[in-house]
Amino acid sequence: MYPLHRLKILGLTALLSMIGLSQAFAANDIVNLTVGYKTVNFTGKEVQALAINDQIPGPTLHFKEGDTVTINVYNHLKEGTTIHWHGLIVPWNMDGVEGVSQEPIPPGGVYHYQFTLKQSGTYWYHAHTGLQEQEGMYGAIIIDPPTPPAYHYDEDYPIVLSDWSDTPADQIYANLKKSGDYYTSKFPLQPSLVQFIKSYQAATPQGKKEILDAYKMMQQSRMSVYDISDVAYDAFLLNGKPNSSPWTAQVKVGDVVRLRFIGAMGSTIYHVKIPGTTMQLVNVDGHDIVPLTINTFDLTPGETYDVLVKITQDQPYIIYAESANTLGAAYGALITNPNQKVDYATVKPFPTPGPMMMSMPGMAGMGSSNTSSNESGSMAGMNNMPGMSDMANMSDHRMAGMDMGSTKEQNNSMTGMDNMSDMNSMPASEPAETTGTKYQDIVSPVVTNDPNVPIQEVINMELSGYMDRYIWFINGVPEYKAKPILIEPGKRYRIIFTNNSMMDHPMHLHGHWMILRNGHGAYDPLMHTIDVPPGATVVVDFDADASGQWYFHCHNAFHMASGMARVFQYSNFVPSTAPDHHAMQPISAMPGMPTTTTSPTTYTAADAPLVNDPAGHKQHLFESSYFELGLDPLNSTQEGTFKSLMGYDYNKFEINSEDFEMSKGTVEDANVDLFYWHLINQFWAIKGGANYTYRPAQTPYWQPGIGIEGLLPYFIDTDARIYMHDGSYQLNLELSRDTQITDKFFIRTGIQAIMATKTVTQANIGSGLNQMQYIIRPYYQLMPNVQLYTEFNYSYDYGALTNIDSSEGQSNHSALLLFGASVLF
Ligand SMILES: [Cu+2]
Repeated sequence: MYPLHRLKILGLTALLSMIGLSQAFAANDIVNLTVGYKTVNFTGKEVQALAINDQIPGPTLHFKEGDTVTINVYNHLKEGTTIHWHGLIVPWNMDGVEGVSQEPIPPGGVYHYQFTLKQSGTYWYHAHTGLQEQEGMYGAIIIDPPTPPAYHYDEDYPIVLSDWSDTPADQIYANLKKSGDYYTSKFPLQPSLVQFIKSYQAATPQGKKEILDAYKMMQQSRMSVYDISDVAYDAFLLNGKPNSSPWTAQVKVGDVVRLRFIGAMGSTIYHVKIPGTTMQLVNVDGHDIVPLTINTFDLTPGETYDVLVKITQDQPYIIYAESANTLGAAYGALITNPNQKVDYATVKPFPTPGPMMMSMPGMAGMGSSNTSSNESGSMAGMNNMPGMSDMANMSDHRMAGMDMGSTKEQNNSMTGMDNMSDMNSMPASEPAETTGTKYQDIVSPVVTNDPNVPIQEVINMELSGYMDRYIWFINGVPEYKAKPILIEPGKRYRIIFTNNSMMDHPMHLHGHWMILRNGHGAYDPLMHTIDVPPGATVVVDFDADASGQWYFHCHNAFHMASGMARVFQYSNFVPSTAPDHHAMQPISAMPGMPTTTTSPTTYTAADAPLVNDPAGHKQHLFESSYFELGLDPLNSTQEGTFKSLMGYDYNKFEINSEDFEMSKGTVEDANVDLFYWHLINQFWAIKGGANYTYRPAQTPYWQPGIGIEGLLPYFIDTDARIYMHDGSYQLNLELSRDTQITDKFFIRTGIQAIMATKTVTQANIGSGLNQMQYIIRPYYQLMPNVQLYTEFNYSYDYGALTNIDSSEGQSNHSALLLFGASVLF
């Protein structure tokens, strides 16, 4: 223990830091963090953010290995909060995950996080309640080792990278729940036909084949080849600074500077470079590695990369972190004198990525080679794709020195795809090594593990997503539908990740080190966050050497919230029945009153709700509504559709009033489905309920209806419904497809067929084929949720319906030219 006067000084430091006078703590023992609201202006607009000690990032916590730290987190928000110590091995109930490690700290409350530091390196902390992290709750942790590292440096700076939206994170999430493609139209890279044709024309013969394969794969898999990100951010931050006022630090010529890059992004993947110098990568996820000389690296959410940079010239060194979707970049600079002018415009952007491809089963021959050496990074070939490095011929723009451009075949056993259980016994044929990641050459300089310990259980994790309703899965199941994965203490587990989505998933395990099996045996690196790129197979082992329960998830905040997560629960972890178990709950509702907490390292019990029903993210109710209205001035006709889905991900209430039509002031067509809607898998939902038909019937009526809707390969939207009225079954089948021509211009083509088993004259139903309708709709994406369209639709009546038409003096065909707008809200 430190003598009392030391504690007082530390208290003062903490206080200064709380009022924003001190950037960095030098404290060892007691840290006070206050979570509160803060008005920020990153984009020219003042909005509310969440801050720790009124700072974004929060204060850097600087400790020494072996220290016992108490971190008092005071909650000045109007909602609950928690803070997680990312990468630190702490007792389970100090880990700060709401719903898994603890109940939220109530407004006005404090939680006393206490643990002993058994590690050193670069880490960070962030909120682990809802999506609070995205709104500014994160900061760096630096833990000094007991003995200095093997490498030398003169200066040391955390570089906290993050991303910012003026839209509150919960609203971003609600927008993604309306459509996973909500923000897609804002991205510079669009999988349009024109873009494909252009890149096809510019490509080498081999590149041409790959581009055709990519287009075909996209159509068959129903996934975009530019699905790099889900959210269009408004600002990209380096140490909390937008690029209108970049972060700088002054260094001297001759210095070696340690930059500790921390991936505090909600969901952005950054490509990082420092033009004019190379970097020595010395530490990944807190652990020293055998140093690698690199020109660039990719940082995904949750990771930390420490690099050394030698300052050899009297000039600014620009730190450039470009968002992988090319939407923007974060900047900073090391300057060698205080008045140095930094011209950020001199930095060349990274080469534009080509279309993403992955070697999916049944699409053999893709992705295993690349003959293009196109330095300009046009879409010819596969180089310069984020994370796909072992498939690509690395140009020196990318991870030079870290990836060898090997042509190893991807092992894509779709293990777990049809398996609702996450746990499998160990089959002999499982892949034993990681392929297709950016980590292939990362080696620990010291022994990290005994590779001969037998693997007792294998957990297959197939990562995928359903963009339409924005649900992210592990083994086809979101967190809230899965049971905790039971972990037997003392066993060694293997996790085999496969990624069948088009996005990267940085997978983060709390409370344990993952041994990345990248072929170096006892020197395989230890990591807390491992990016699994599309098409990769990642093999990690971990030893069940903790207790309690732990969160495991994709560190993309929106993937995590929408299901790509699990709870790992030790099998000997049971609800406490002891009458005094509340003594182990270190929540106190009295701000400023630190309580003494027993050392929690041996906790095996907790409040029953936390143990019986742990959940990092519960499912929420969402609403997605769509309205369109088109006018045909020549025929004095208005036609529109209203469709709304309300409820939880799998079970919703659907209101669907499709193609209601008014002509010359008279309602010609109006009916509404009031359906229960149930998602059955990644692409399909079934539905059923009641339909109220007002027109064209002579007398309005109710009828029962059932249906199925979803997406066929080649992005064919499908909606089939069967209704029953007066002994006649009617089938209504609609197929449509949207083709993206340019960045914002699309063409929808559609066909609709109506048939019935029996004529019901008063209801305008004829036996046999009633009607065919053909639609062509060019439209322009004005805003993420607004489209302007013109639609030509032509319908033709057949058979018995034509008799009804003529008896009513109506024509048996109609043609409309509509001008309209649609909005998703
Ligand atoms: Cu993810």
